[in-house]
Amino acid sequence: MMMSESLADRITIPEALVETLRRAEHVVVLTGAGISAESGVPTFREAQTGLWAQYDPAELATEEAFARDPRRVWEWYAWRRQLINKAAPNAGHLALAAMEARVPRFSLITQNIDELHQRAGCHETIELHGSIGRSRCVRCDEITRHWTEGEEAPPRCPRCGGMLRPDVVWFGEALPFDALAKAVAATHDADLFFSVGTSSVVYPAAALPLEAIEYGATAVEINPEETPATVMMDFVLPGAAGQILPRLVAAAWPDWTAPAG
Ligand code: BJW
Ligand code: ZN
Repeated sequence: MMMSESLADRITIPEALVETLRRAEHVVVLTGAGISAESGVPTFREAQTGLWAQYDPAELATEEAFARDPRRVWEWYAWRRQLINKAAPNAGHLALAAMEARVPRFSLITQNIDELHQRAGCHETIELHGSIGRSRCVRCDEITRHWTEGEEAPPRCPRCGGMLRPDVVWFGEALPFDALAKAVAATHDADLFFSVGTSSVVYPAAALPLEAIEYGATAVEINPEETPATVMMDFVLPGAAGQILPRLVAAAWPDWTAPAG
């Protein structure tokens, strides 16, 4: 959901939060689909449009769906990949990259598969749910970034001829071990934890804010809508990430100017 500028402008950035950010030793940010909404990438739980309007993403993002109809699932990802390739990082992604450059330690944990944080200049992005830019062979596990979209969908593995699938994490699948271990370690070490643009319903990512709080972090949510995590937050900024994050970073480091747009 997008907010009108006037509405987000009315949200005050608390001075106590700005101070906490300036003093933080380790800032950890968990992001979800909402941070990319202002780049034109549809969120996961918002109604789909066009060809895909009749399908529920939660039913397409499963191993069962792929086993039943690999072509349909592959084509859904091909459609989303096209949208993502046309998209550019927005002011929210750029403000987080600026934050990374200004705090002693910074960890960016994302559930997104769109690589927009990396394109915005974040260096240490922990991808919990994989990336749409990579495919993986279901037979030999070979990862590839280069394949040809042709008549055959899904395309075949360049190494063994097995079927390719997107290198993402579907419901019922384990998250990549290293990524999850790094995310949990960073969360336990955080003194300031942001949850940005996520509905906080998909586990294990949804457990991270609670873990952060249990280990002593100050917790902040940036989301125009309430989520199951809202009640546990120290600060709630109910607005669009692309408007709130640049204001927060500019308040903490006035030498930084938010990108125009
Ligand atoms: C804005 C905005 C703006 C809009 N600014 N904000 C414990 C309890 C209950 C269930 C489970 C549990 N543990 C595990 C489960 C099962 C399951 C689960 O969580 N189910 C729940 C739905 C109940 N989890 C799993 O299956 C996970 N696997 C697992 O736990 O494995 C265990 C295992 C161990 C060992 C062996 C085997 C198994 C895997 C979860 C994988 C999730 N995958 C997906 C698809 C990825 C690929 C793809 O994109 O296609 O990940 S599902 C989908 O949801 C995607 C997202 O990353 C994820 C989260 O969604 P997100 O990012 O929060 O998006 P939305 O759309 O939901 O919300 C957007 C938000 O933005 C909204 O709040 C808006 O208001 C806001 N917004 N505009 C700021 N401008
Ligand atoms: Zn293969």
